[in-house]
Amino acid sequence: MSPNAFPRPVAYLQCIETTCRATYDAGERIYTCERCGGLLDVCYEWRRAELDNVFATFDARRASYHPHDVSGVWRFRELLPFATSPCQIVTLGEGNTPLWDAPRSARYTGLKQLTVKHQGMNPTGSFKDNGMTTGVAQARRVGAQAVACASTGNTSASLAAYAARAGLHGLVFIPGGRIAYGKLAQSLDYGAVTLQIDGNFDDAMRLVREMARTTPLYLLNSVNPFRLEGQKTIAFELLQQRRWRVPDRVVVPGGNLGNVSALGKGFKELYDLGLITRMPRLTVVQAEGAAPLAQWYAAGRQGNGRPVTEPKTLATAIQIGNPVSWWKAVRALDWTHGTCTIVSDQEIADAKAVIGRDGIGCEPASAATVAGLRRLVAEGCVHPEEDVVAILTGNALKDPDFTVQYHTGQLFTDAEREMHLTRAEGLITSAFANAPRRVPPDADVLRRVILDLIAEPPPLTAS
Ligand code: AN7
Repeated sequence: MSPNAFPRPVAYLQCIETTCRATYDAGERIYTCERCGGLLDVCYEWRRAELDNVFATFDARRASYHPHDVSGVWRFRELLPFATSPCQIVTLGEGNTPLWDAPRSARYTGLKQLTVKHQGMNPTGSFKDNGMTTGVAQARRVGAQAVACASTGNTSASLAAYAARAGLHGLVFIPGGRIAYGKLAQSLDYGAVTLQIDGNFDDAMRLVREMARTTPLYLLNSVNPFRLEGQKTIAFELLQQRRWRVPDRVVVPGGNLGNVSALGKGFKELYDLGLITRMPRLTVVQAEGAAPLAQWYAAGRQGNGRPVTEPKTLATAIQIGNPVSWWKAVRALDWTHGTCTIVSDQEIADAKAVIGRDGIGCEPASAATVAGLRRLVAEGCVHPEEDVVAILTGNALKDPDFTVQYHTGQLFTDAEREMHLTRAEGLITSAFANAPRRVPPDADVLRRVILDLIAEPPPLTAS
């Protein structure tokens, strides 16, 4: 096989519901099971013998300049063999995100050591790019002219960029006034038609799904299983960066629950193919005001779980009350003996500042990972010596308002409240505040300030 040839085992779609298991052609333009409404997986009839040395193939590609090898998604194409032709691929060199040691954050959580994989270093600043490149490949395969999503911000930024690169119409449905400014700016700049819905994310989601049924729009939310095929490569890349050593635990924030579902599928496929011998425990962290999955677990998984009707968190990326990938997430946690937990906005805000002090930084939703780990270590659910990877899902530049408000002591749990209640109410405590200092334009004063400052020892690597 030539190095850039695309392998083609049989790919098909299958309903995840054990009582249904209906299958469909991988070229069909459907998002959920036509028979029972269940979620769909992209499945493959693997030719196992051809995968014997696949890790070596992936490693060798790191020396290549071919765009499909440079991509941190398509580099792993033997494990996502659904694309019918390489010319359908639109890549911005997504993936290739760094794995960093985070000593201050480790100390803060109570872990001996902590590694973060920063998906915010993707081309549009979030993990969504991993899934958008595969989603857009499938959009081209089915002949779509226009692609759409509902979004809390990052999916819309990613869709807007990839649609522009692919020459497709991009339409994004966003909850009005509830997405971070950096994300809105991206969607506008990449030329997507941006529809602000007067409602929350779950309303926007419901509407875009209806539009995808009744108009030619091709849906690129993570209910589309081809999105998750790209996101599962986050698992592959993090293993590759660790020389294929499996960590004890991988932690992600949970919103629509697509990411944990994708990671679960990625690790499970490697395990079932015998390419790895154990799986990391997946751990989902949800924000207190938008934690339907974690609440359902805490209540002993009674019934089918209830959506949160008015989800509320300052981590707007995960302000989602009715997660679409619920049953895939439950499956992923079952496969990996995983767990989920809840953190408050206060805990998210402090954890974010600590990640910043590691010289890493991230957007609020991503900091839920470190906040969650801190809780789980304190509760004795995570051992301090565990080998843990936290997935930081979005870039620090996505939500500068949150960051500046935190560091200047002006971050409120509810932005609207600020106007009509006393100032102390709903105020986040900024334990790690680093406000700008006002100084006069006077060299003598400055000199004194500077000399005082550097008389102190520099901050330790992990204090
Ligand atoms: C930074 O963009 O749902 O559990 O519409 O942007 O896979 O949904 C974003 C989600 C975590 C949650 N961190 O991931 C959207 C959207 C960041 C995010 C999540 C999101 P999922």
